[in-house]
Amino acid sequence: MCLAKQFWKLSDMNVYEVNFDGLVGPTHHYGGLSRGNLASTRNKNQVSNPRQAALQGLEKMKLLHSLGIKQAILPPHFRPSISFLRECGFIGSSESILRNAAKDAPALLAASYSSAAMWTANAATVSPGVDCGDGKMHLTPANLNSGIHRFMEASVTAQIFKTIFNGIECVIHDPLPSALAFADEGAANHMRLSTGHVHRGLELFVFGRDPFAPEVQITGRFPARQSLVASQTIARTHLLAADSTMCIRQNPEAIEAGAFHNDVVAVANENVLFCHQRAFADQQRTISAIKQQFSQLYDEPLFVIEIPQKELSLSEAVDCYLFNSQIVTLSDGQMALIAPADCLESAAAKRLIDRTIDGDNPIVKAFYPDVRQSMMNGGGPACLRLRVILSEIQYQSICQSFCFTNELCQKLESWIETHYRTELSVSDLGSMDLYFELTAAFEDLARILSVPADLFLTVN
Ligand code: SUG
Repeated sequence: MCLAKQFWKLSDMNVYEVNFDGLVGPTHHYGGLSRGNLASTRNKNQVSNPRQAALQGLEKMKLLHSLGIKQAILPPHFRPSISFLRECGFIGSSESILRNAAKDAPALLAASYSSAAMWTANAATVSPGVDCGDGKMHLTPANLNSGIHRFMEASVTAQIFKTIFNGIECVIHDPLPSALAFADEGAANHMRLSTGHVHRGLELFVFGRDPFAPEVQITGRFPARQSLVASQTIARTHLLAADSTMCIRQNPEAIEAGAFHNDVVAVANENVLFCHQRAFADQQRTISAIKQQFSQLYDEPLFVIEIPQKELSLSEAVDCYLFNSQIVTLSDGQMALIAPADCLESAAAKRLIDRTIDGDNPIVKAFYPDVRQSMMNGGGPACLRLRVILSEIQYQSICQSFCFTNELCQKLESWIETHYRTELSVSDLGSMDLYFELTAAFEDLARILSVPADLFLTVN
């Protein structure tokens, strides 16, 4: 039987892509911690505005919600991570740990305050049950072990998933082993093609390094973050079928140009692949292999919108984050591009978006949310969301307090207004006042989400 015809069981016929956006945390700051991420390096030590960052994120969620897209949130992780600073050798009370870290190791202090969990495209790789051999949804929290400020996200993310998905049958794996050979950055390097979210997908894993192939090593200025071994391991543990799984190599040139994740140069949704001409190694052959695999699985064409280097250089693509747009399917089956507002400032990007909308493909509209606070750390609209495909019954069974509603939005807005600073510099991070503010903020957030405060305060 053609895979496309393998439907979920009849009672589960309504299937949605739910976008779990990261709620930007109150410690959003510019620590310059991410090598290879040009925006992070460029904006090191700038003064951030956590309140604006969080409100910008909420505006994007509101936009998607108003388009009829199912929206949910993933909460920020409590910061600073005192346990991380203890692991780094600082001892004593929280106060003396923060004071001494500020004096002796400001970069470690900045890492302990990272709000990078907001980029939930890096939270996990998710395969819907229809793709998996046992029919259950599989989630693997990313170990994020390429960055000193991000590896600590994995255990908290796993706890949060267990809370949210407690009511549905799914498999939440442990993050992959912490060895660099298993470096995993989650869905930012994972795309899923299909002929509709209800059908089994063709899962594309995009890697930058291969610990067993000397020619696919870290040779350039910047680290390749995703390992082939990690991607293959996830495909195996998620019980994906061989004919619905492909591993594709990132173009090293793209990594050198600042595409530290594949989602900086490519995005897919159902039967659309939107990518830069230099996103993948050996691109022509890669694209024709994807097309061939797609046509073997389904009876429909794949729309590949490949933007040539001469129309938008890799470096312009990294500047405006055109390919970090979300592509979402609207209720009438047409698609919309949720592009960063920065694309409005690039004549080339704007022209390409207009052309795409007019072209022969399912994308018919574009929206331009302003997520500039996040962009200044290298995170566009697509970085801020984790896509989880759920049936109606599953959606009703997840922890509802994380689902986006107008009421939740209002509560979060006033929570942000109450607890978030409008200015935060790296030099503020040693202060005990900030620490107490954050504790109060997270206690309040736990009340809003109806979860025990321990979810945030003890796992740290
Ligand atoms: O891992 N930035 C993040 C941005 C992640 C974007 N995610 C996706 N492309 N899906 C990163 O590089 C900057 C933090 C700092 O420098 O303070 C940072 O971690």
